[in-house]
Amino acid sequence: MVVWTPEEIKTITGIFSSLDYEDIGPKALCRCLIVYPWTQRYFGSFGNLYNAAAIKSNPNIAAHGVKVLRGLDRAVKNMDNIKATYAELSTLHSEKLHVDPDNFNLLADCLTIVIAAKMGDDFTPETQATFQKFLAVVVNALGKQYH
Ligand code: HNI
Repeated sequence: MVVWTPEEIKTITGIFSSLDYEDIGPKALCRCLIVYPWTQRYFGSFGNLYNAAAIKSNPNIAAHGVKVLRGLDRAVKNMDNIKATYAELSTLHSEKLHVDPDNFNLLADCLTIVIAAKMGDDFTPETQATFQKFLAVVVNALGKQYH
């Protein structure tokens, strides 16, 4: 069972309350698809992913980036119960989408980089430590239904 300090909860809710989902979500997903091109295989029906420019201007990818952040929002609102909150989403990624769970970490890292770039000096080591903890719990929960 994950324990959160009041300070950690404040940090996570603070980050998400100031996030522009329409900006950060697409940037994080695009970065993942460009830096780790094998992750593109799951988005075969999303249209043109031919190169970085195509990925960055693909509206289906942008929309999906926003959707992923909305998915994370559910974890923020249920920080004491992320595992249960994500049970269904984990089953979807495992049994229907067949997404290799290693990829969750890659997207999480891309999200960290995009948020760090956005927050600048405000993304202190302490903030990063809390954010990494949050993402580690999310990645773990998303991987729970794999067997
Ligand atoms: Ni993911 C669908 C959340 C990582 C590939 N994904 C979703 C949906 C949410 C979501 C929410 C929509 C579910 C629904 O329609 O009911 N995905 C998340 C979160 C993470 C994540 C919170 C990690 C932080 N997904 C990944 C990764 C990949 C991925 C790393 C592949 C590399 N996801 C998909 C695909 C779909 C998807 C593919 C279905 C897209 C579609 O619309 O066809």
